[in-house]
Amino acid sequence: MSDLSLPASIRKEWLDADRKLPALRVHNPHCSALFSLQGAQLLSFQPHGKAPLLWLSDQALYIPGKAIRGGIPLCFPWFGPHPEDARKPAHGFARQKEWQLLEASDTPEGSWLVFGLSDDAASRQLWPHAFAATLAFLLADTLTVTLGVRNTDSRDFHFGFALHSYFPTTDIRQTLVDGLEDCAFIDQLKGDALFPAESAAIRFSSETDRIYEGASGRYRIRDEAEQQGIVLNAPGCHSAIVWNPWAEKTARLADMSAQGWQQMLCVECGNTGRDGITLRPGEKREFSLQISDD
Ligand code: TA6
Repeated sequence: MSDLSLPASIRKEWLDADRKLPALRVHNPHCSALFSLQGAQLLSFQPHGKAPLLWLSDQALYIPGKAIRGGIPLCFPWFGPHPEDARKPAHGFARQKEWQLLEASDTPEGSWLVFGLSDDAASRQLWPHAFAATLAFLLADTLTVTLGVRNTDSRDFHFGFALHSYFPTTDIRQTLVDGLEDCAFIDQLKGDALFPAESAAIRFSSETDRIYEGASGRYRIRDEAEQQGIVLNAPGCHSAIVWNPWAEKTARLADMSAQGWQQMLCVECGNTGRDGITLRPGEKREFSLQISDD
């Protein structure tokens, strides 16, 4: 971990007994949070006096190089299986690599942290492009995360990404997602077939794994059992992936408890497939997501 001096709201920790996975614990007047430097992955976020806004598996595995099941892992520079080479890591390599803490400060709104990741020999083996990525977080009464990607190469490159956010819910069978009623979707469980818009909130009664493209970026997760909700606002993200593994797939996941699927769902904001991004040399784009309770 860099030797950047940390503000009062942030202290260093470790996620594992072997001290191979450095972490940052944040506690400020607005909220508490925990980061893994691997993946610059926010693992937990809870505004004071309110329910947590992110879900983290109680069976999460903290193994260097393995994505941690929960919070907001970043899928970059591709989403899902690699389009040409299944041997390459699903969801890209960004969530498996240790990012550097570039900035950390306390502001009147909350704690501000910026992490950075650039290409190296290993990444260029997987994706032959020079890039500089940042993940910036403002931890206040709400959470704002901003992905920045700059093309530092000498030729264009194309990438996809998703902020693969895990959210808590009381009971997935009493949970709805608003905001995608008018959007067609690819069902990853049915041979990536394209299905028409359903003109209704998304409900869950079995394993669900859908990619919505051309989406608005404004969604609301409704926990009807607790009459509470989580609002997502990601105007520059035109893809949304909605996932719940349900019981059978969960049983095959070593980092989830057998019943864990009942209290979680993923609504992932990004730009994948037809919404993918091409950057010219020197060009930089930023994509923000705000998460708040409603
Ligand atoms: O979020 C959708 C998805 O692509 C699912 O198909 C499932 O694989 C999930 O991501 C989790 O992937 P991971 O590699 O983190 O286990």
